[in-house]
Amino acid sequence: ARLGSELHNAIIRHELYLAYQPVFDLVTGRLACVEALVRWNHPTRGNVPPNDFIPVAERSGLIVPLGSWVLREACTQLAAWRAEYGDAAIGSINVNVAARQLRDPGFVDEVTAVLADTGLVPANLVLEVTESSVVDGRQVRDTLEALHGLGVRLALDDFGTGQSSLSLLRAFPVDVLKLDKSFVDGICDGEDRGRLAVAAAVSQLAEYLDLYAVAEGIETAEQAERLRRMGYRLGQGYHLAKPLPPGEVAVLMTRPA
Ligand code: G
Ligand code: G
Ligand code: MN
Ligand code: NA
Repeated sequence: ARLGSELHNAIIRHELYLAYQPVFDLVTGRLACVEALVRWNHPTRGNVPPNDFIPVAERSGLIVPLGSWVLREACTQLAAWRAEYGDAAIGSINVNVAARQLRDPGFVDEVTAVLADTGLVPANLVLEVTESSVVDGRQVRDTLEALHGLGVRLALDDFGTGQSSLSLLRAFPVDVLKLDKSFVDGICDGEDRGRLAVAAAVSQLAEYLDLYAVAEGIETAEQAERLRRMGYRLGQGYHLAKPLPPGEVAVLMTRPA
């Protein structure tokens, strides 16, 4: 309860900020996009990990204003990078969206307004949702269809860990599959054919359905190489880059000649 009321103040007092984890093209090595990850610099507790405060925010409903702040801040940052380094320097930004936000009847209008205010086009925005949050009835489904209709792209985060992955792909307008880190952890383990099989199957699924596949949580060069050979064009993880402040992401962007 304490953390909840402090989080309410955190939004007002500007204690939140975003880190940006680069996603790279595993073939060319170029920066493809970034995922925005919220951080809380608490005045006395120091940095509170998102795994501690996001669940609190979800239970209290504070995730709605918090998520609104994240969306606007992330889009503002992407627009600033593109203005400074050119549109080719970075194509899109990934923003995590909680179930509660998708249920908010104003969400589509909010996304539309943020895109208009920041001058981005819908294709610059990728919303990361989990399998469990999309299976939530007619209203959420209509919201996802409306966002997709605008041209905003949808990514299924933690893919492979949910309940109904395959039927979901036919029922919802999905554009990107993010293979969960747990499968990446298993691919170089000779003993663990199960996780290797899931990683390979997700890559194939993406290819046949014409979706992007992103491998998450890559921690070694060996994993990156195996995933690339498995057909993963895009990868994310500490081996490639940690979540970074905006200035360090800018260093990764090549200035057009
Ligand atoms: O950033 P990692 O650094 O520790 O994030 C931990 C968890 O918090 C992940 O599951 C991640 O998806 C989630 N998370 C990080 N930033 C956001 C955010 O802005 N909104 C939501 N809903 N979840 C987030
Ligand atoms: O649930 P989601 O996929 O949004 O969570 C992203 C989380 O994964 C963030 O907490 C981010 O800091 C973390 N993360 C990103 N790359 C790695 C990695 O290579 N290893 C580990 N352990 N965590 C990672
Ligand atoms: Mn994510
Ligand atoms: Na994930």
